[in-house]
Amino acid sequence: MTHELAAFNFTRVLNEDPILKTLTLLGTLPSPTAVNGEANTQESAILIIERSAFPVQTATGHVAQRIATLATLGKNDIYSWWTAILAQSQLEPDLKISVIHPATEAHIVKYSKQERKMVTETAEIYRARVLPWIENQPKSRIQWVYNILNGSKEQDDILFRDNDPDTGFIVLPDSKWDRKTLSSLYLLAISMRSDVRSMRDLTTKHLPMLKNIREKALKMVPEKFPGVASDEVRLFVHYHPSYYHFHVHITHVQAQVPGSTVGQSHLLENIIDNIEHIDPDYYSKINLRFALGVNHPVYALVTGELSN
Ligand code: M7G
Repeated sequence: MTHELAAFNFTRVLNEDPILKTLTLLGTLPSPTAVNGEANTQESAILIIERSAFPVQTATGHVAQRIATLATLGKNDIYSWWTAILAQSQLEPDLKISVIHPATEAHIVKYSKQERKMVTETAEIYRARVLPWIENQPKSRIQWVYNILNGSKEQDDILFRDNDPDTGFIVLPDSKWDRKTLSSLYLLAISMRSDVRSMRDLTTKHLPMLKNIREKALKMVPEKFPGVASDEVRLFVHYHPSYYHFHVHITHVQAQVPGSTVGQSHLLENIIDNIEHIDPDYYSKINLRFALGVNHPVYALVTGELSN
């Protein structure tokens, strides 16, 4: 059977995670612009391949009814363990695949297995080195965000929209979510305003936006997803994010958040509290400690000597 990924040319494995059941491959795919007659230009592509979550009840019954072949690994008293092969199903997808094509060097670094280390980003290092690096990020890195905000992509998936230019935001499913498993619910709230690159920029003037997101997201999720109560919803912000346009992650409290490293997630509730009750400039003043892949550009910026 031919499909878009049949043309994928494998180069190497970037990462694999037996716990998250994820395999990340680097390879190439033909450029979509070179299809009509031109030389077949190959571009880097990353495939993030994940085993699907088990549906509690499958379309054809219980998942045990899909077991086609069973092989025993061991038995002892009342205990036994097995490997099994599921019968093919046209109804239950076995995999969820995310594709980045064309993938940039920054994507390849992000998805490659690498050592992680704890680092401290002082307010001084942030201003002297990290902020200039953030300001130099090509706008094309957040083109996908603009596509959502300007109404050109993912519009059928939008779950909530508040168009206020100061406090408004759009909520839609995060591309990580399989869009059906409620215990791994993963949505994204993207702010209308573009002046907040990251949590470091947040001050008192953003409190109305932050509170608006908190109130409306907590109300919207149980309405759109009955079975998820508002006290099962976790709202958080990544520092560092991968994309420097303000957005809030909205997940089920039980959801495993792949790729989220120690110290990277900051609860929206705590952010509001710190700005409101501790210091309006809390986030531009504090030292932030977090784990970071050693190949992330910020790692070198933060750990290098600061010359005056
Ligand atoms: P982040 O904190 O900037 O980076 O979050 P992270 O990837 O290190 O968490 C960005 C979030 O946006 C992630 O949860 C991504 O899965 C999600 N995301 C990224 N892209 C490119 C898209 C997209 O094109 N559409 C949607 N719906 N979500 C995306």
